[in-house]
Amino acid sequence: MAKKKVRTPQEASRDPAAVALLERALEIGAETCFYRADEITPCPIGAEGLCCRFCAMGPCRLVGDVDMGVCGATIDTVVARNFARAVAAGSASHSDHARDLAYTLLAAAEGHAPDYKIRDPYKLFEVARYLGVKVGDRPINEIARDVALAALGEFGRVQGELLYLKRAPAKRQKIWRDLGIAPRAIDREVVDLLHRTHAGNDQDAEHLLDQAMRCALADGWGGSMLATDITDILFGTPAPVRSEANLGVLREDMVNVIIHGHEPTLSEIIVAAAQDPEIIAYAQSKGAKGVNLAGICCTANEVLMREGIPLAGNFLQQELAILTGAVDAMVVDVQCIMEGLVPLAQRFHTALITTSPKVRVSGAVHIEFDEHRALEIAKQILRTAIDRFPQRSEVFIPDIRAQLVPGFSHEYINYALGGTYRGSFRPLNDAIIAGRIRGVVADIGCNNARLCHDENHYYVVAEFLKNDVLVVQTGCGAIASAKKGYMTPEAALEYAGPGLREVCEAVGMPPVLHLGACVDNSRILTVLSQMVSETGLGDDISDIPAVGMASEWMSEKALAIATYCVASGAYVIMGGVRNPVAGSPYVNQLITEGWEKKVGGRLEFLEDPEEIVRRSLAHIDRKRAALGLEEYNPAKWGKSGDWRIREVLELPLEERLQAVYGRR
Ligand code: SF4
Ligand code: MSK
Repeated sequence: MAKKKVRTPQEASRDPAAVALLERALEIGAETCFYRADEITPCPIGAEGLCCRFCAMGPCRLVGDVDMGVCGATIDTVVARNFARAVAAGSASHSDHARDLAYTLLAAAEGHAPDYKIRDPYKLFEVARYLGVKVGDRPINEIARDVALAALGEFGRVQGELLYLKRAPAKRQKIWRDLGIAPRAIDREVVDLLHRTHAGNDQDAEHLLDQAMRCALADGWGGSMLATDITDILFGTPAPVRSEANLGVLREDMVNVIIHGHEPTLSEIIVAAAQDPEIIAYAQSKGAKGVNLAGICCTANEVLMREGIPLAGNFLQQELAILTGAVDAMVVDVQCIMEGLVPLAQRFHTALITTSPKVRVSGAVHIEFDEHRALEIAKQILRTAIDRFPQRSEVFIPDIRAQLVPGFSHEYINYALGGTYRGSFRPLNDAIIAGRIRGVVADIGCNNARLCHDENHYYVVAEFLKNDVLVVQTGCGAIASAKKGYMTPEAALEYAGPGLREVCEAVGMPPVLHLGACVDNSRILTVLSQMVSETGLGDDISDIPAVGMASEWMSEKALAIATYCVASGAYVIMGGVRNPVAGSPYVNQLITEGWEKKVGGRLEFLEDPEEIVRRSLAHIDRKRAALGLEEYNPAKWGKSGDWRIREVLELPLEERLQAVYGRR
């Protein structure tokens, strides 16, 4: 049999640090997900949603002449069911993460988790208001306990609908209620969708997809939003910090510990433990200068946003980090952890440490996390890492890293634009209305080993910046931009179009804003809702000239996010890989035109990044026209501020005098 074509490192990634490590993998004969993606041909039937394995009469593959499963399920039903199941899994993941945080808040408030405290009482009061918890002059811990209990109540709410729905614009809430998709309780919507997709239940594609929207909304305006809020309460609401990104943040002279996954509860305590004199002394006793922490995936984003802990890389760099030979421990919690880490960790000296009661990986060391003994466990983990340091052999750390300024919570954006006493989104709305900012794009989500790593993220972000589109990011997309150098205020001078550049110069913000982890896409919903309430950009999220996308998506969570954004009124594009509902033109039509008619947002799957950019800009311009805004005209902007100074400074002396004084 002919050998499959394996991509060269340069074809597999656009990130030079990743390329260097892929070259090393080739040299030493180590396997990574990049190689496996080339070796394993994706199943074309499953890729289009046409394989059903929901009962033991199947699996039924609906291809060729077969247009019905053994039970009579049609192609439309099977495709819609597969999509809906993925949305249920994605919603469950985010929301269960929120539940664990709520339990940590409860334990902290009741005094059972002494290593945690309420770092942002103002956020606590705000969340209390949304959840109907009395503030008054009650002690903080009492309020925190009631907030935790109210949050936990949202998972199994017996009657009514999720309390956070009232944070959406009034018109949006009415759309949900009129359609019967306002979520009732978080767990209920996930269970309802799993129930419906069991063999022999809901067999109407449109009806299934309506529940997929309801379930996803329970994630976006429920689980994810609670996760963001409780994380802010416990660990602080993010504000800008300086940090660095890429594998070059690893240190040859220190014990390197990578924190990977999604939950900040343990990693925040590891950050504190790494600074403990006792731990530093222990590291020094083994010949290291101390402990260097760096993150991968969304745990990385959580501790970056609040503590400035550097980013080692995104999803596709987890194996590559181990290939440096410099990672003494990789500490994982939940989600996006590749099992392929085990053979690599065993080949080097790395301790792969699982910590969640929900996640064990055969071959990894398990040190179970318990928030009641958080600091003690964090120190045990760090000692395990330190013990591996003397076992290092050859180390190869590419000297590649970029500066970034992350930390853009919606609260900080509000403050940055308006100031302490008049914080508001008015300047952002005004910039869009005037046309300095053409629109807003959220490029979020993962990497996918079937694509060239980071290529789509780099391309779409560069194009949007050139076109005066403000970019906001979370997840692994944000990490890509951080590595590329798009997340410093100075990047506006380099990459932004003239209008966007003026706004960034005035506010001192990067042209690409890092909003946090995957659950923090809820911040994007909050920003959009606040833009609506600020007036001038319509009366619903669907009126705003904005587009959401995951240009290298891979996770079921990304489908849940996409679905709640669409159900909230956004146009969403999933990029790179094949359309998972392509097997049913009817289902595809339901999530595009069908959802546009119902909820004002639409979901498209596009493989070509140029097409993603074209359609996004066309959508933004259509929305601008519908609002009666002036046509986008970059020629009006850009002859001001730092840009002009830089231009003038580059002129020969004579011309400089002419420019400054108007004479020679
Ligand atoms: Fe086949 Fe129907 Fe069973 Fe699915 S539920 S595997 S289509 S028989
Ligand atoms: S970690 S879900 S690969 S963004 Fe949130 Fe990155 Fe996607 Fe995992």
